[in-house]
Amino acid sequence: MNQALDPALLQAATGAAPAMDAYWMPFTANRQFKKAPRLLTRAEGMHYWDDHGRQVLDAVAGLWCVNAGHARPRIVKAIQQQAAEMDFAPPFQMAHPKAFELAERLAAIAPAGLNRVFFTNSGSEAVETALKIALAYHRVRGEASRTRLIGRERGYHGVNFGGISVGGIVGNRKMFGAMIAGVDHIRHTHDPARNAFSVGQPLHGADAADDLERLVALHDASNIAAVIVEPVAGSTGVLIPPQGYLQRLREICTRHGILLIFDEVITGFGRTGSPFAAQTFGVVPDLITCAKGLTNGAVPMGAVLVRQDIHDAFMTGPEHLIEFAHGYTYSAHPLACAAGIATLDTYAEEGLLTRAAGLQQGFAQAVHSLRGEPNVIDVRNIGLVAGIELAPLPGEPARRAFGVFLDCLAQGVMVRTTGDTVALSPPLIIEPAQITQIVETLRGALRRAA
Ligand code: PXG
Ligand code: PLP
Repeated sequence: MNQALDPALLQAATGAAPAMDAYWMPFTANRQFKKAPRLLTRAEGMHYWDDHGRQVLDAVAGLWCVNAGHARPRIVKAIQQQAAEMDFAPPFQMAHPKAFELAERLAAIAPAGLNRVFFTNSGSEAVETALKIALAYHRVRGEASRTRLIGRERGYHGVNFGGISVGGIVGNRKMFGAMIAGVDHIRHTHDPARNAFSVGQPLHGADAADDLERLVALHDASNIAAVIVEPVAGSTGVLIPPQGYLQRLREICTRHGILLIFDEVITGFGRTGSPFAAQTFGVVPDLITCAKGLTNGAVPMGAVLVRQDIHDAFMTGPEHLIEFAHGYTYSAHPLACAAGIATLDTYAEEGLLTRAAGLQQGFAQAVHSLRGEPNVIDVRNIGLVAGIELAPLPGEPARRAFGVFLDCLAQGVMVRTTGDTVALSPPLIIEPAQITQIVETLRGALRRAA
């Protein structure tokens, strides 16, 4: 082909928008997007810049992942150096030093006892891995009848088959026919009639945990492997656990020998004011899934943090045999490990894993000042995460919130919406004036939308 006529080259030369047909965008209204694209081209600290050079304040840490803010020099340098030094090392029957270093560093900030780490490339893969560890753990201990997995209504555990099976978001499930067999769901904790506008953990609803007893009575505990919940449900609209709820779930699991998995893909790495939400709420699960903030979003990576004795239960047969037939080509990828170590260094140097604890009172005050604005039916918050729920437009769920998102973006603030809830989860480096900017921009958009 005559290079001068190659459309891609032509676009590059003229600076026109790229051709958009080939890219099938994830979780996006593709046709609507491509008619009016929203392109980001640069990021630093608390901000993005779009393809017109406009600065946009990032109120959602990218997608709940850039907890230390964008383009942090230490992380950038670590990735650049690693790419030049060693691009890839096979993770099966071979390893590289940074994989061990990152695992040790994670164990050091995890709740006591969760000191074994399995690496994946995403939160979805961390979930699949945790479910498989739970099933295999019972089997290696001679309790092979424990095969049932229990999730929760409104739960989000990524998009792979295990995750959508234990997940509880109908839109993510209904298109795909068979889920994995032997899954049940306990009820969600969302109770706006009693808990609307709660500051921090709502008062009512610890008894929702008792729903697990119903499933134990139905199946018998000897058939149940694990329960997976998000300590704070993020994707489904920021649902904060009622006071005493996670404690009660922990008690019931312990009583029946059921493993408790906390999916901390969003809550991990400082979002709630501690390294993990398990520490914020004082409840220690048996396994934790995490991703996102693990590398500050800079290189894809997920991990499962595992109680030592669960790991040790696998370390029994002949030493030359593989103990757990599971792993990904890119488990503990060198670039991800380098980014992860530099990320934990950045968090430690700047106290970011606990910074939300100090900011949360001011943040709570700011977001709750939106109570009384048009169509605001609930405000929920913990640490540096908040959900502002709007009354849906009649017959058009999610549309009002999406309009607010577009308006905020036009005013230079990127929020996120899920259903009719506006979610805020800014980088943990945020300054109080920027909290004000986010909330006042949102206030303006809510008033214009009325
Ligand atoms: N578990 C939880 C609790 C999550 O929040 C995943 C698993 C999956 O992680 P990966 O890395 O496979 O995407 C997540 C991801 C939203 C939104 O609605 C949230 C997530 C992903 C996409 C959109 O804000 N969380
Ligand atoms: N599909 C095929 C044909 C493969 O060979 C592999 C890995 O070798 C996979 C899928 C899984 O890929 P990954 O290890 O990146 O998850």
